[in-house]
Amino acid sequence: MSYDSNNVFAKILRGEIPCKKVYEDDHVLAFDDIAPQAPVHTLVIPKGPYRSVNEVAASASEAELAALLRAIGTVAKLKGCDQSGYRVITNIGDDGHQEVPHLHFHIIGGAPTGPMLS
Ligand code: DGP
Repeated sequence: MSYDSNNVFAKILRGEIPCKKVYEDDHVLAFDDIAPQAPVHTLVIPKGPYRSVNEVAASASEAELAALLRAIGTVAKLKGCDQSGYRVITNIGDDGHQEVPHLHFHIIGGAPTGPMLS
C-alpha cells in the first residue's frame, strides 16, 4: 500500500499542524500525543514516509533505523520515565488498530500500567 502524504503526522512534519515537540534530530520527530492515555504519552515518528514497521524495515537506511531506536530511549529520559519504566507500542494495520498511517511508536509511562495487552 502506498504512503498517504495527507495523513496527520505528515502534516505535523511539514509544519502544517502544530505539535508539542519533545525531541527532534535529522531522522526523527517526537511530540506529545493529543489524547494522552497516561501521564507520559509521547509519539516517536520517522521523518521518512513509512506507513509502519513493515515499510521502515524494508526501506529505511541504517541511520534512520538507529535514530528511531535511540530516540525512544532519549524521549523516555527526557520525560523522566526511563528509570521507573514505560511501554513502547506500535500499532500496525487494521488488526493492529492503526489510526494514523505514518509509523509511530507510543511511549507510555509515568504511572504503573496494567498487565500486557489489557
Ligand atoms: P494509532 O492508533 O497507533 O494510529 O494512534 C494514533 C495516535 O495519534 C493517537 O493516540 C492519537 C494521536 N493523534 C492523532 N491525531 C493527532 C494530532 O493531530 N496531534 C497529536 N499530537 N497526536 C495525534
